Amino acid sequence: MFKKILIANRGEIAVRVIRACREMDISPVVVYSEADAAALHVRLADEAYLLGPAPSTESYLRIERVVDAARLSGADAVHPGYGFLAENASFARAVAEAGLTFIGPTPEAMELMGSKTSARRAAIAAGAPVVPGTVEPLTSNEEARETAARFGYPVMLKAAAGGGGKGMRLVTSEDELASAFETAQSEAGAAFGDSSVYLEKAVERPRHIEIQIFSDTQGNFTHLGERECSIQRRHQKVIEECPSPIDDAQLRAAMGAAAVEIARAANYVGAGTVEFLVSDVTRDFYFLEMNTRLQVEHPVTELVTGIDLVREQINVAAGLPLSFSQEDVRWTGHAIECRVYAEDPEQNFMPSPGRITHLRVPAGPNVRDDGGIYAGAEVSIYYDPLISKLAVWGRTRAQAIERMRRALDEYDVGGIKTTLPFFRRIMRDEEFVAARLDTGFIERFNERSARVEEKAADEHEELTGRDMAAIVAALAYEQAVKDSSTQQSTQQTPSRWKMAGRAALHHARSTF
Ligand code: MV4
Repeated sequence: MFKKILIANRGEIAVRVIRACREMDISPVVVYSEADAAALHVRLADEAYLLGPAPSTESYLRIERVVDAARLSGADAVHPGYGFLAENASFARAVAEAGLTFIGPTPEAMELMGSKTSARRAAIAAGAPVVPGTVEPLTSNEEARETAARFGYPVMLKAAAGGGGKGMRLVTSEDELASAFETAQSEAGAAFGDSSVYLEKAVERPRHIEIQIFSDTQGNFTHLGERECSIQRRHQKVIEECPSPIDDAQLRAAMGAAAVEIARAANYVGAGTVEFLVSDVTRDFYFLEMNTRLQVEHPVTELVTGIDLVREQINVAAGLPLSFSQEDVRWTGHAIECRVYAEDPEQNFMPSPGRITHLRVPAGPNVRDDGGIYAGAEVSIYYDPLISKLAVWGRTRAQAIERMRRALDEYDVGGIKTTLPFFRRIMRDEEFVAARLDTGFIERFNERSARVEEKAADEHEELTGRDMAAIVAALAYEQAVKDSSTQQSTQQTPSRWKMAGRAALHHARSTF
């Protein structure tokens, strides 16, 4: 087993990998930028190496510097986390050339899945259903027009080198096609240095459901079930669940088998995620893309299967077999994760950097907080503003929702704005509770919220029940103090403040 692992990342995922290292008696080494000198991952590691200035292009994305740090530290292996260099085949190669083990799939598997067109060819070869469309880039306007007509509108134009929605265009009719094709190409060129664009038939109101796969160097291929990731904002996941509220064992087995066959066709080793679009109406599923990394939302799978995905990644990279077989995988209960961002939900989710002046993290039964911050830490403008992932487990989805409401109410972050209030509202939203989830959820939720706010403004209800309770309590207390100065009271327990507060709260509850 490895003695020392260099973690080529920052924030909560670096902390997550440090925790796995500690449990496995492996020494964690980290890298950091000038902006991260006092970051939590630096404080928790055994050693830390400075990469360079704050911008990630001058620090966390510098392959040679990260590899130099790994070599200098005497690490045996490198864990890339997610983002940054995690899906960069050149980085995986540079790590191997330095004589270290890359904790992840081969560079060849990364390249195969990095191109959406070659990924689609691999999925077809594996016998998996893919969204109808092309497996080669479109070369001309005429070809785009003929192909779109053949598959039928609406269609999606997508960057072959893309993924995650970048450079994607929905085209509903032929008169939009030519200009959409041009924009998609130039966007793809600017974003990925490759202007290739291909075409898919658009799946309407899809759900985004992904399968966690895991394989080892002995040729064992497994899947750990699905995650429901339909709640997204601008192609960023916001809430994830395991299992999907669809919770259909047959669908899980079929999607799991398809995902495993795709992994097998790619000679895949380690943790990976196969994304599918699922039609809400027919429950047909279609391969979308494969992510060759540990994902942000892996905790919900861990909570429901009991399998430690980071420990398995490290074991597999060290050449050990998976600690479980497919038959061992059991899905118990329901997990939900909220991504807590340093963003202001009242200012269109603008980043809210700054110093965290106060922090109280929820705990208690079946609550897990994967954080990358502490009270006194600074949230930088330079990186993704994810400050923590709050995940809960419950025996049923309804219980998980109750627990998430409780955990969110315990959560208190001072000094910066966070998305916590947004989640408190979603967990009480009728459509969320009823699990009417598709990729249009957030948009509809925001429309519902705007309507509710308008109504509240109309009724001049700007104070919350709690504000009102506090005000009424204070007034009642004042009155009680006045009373006690005129009437000599002998009875002091319970305190007048408590009594006044209770009465006021009762009043507030029955009024609001
Ligand atoms: C689609 C689609 C409908 N039809 N492809 C968005 C992110 C990227 N991974 C793929 N995406 C989509 N691809 C076809 N053929 C709809 C989306 C999509 C979406 C998917 C998952 C979650 C949220 C989404 C929001 C808008 C569009």
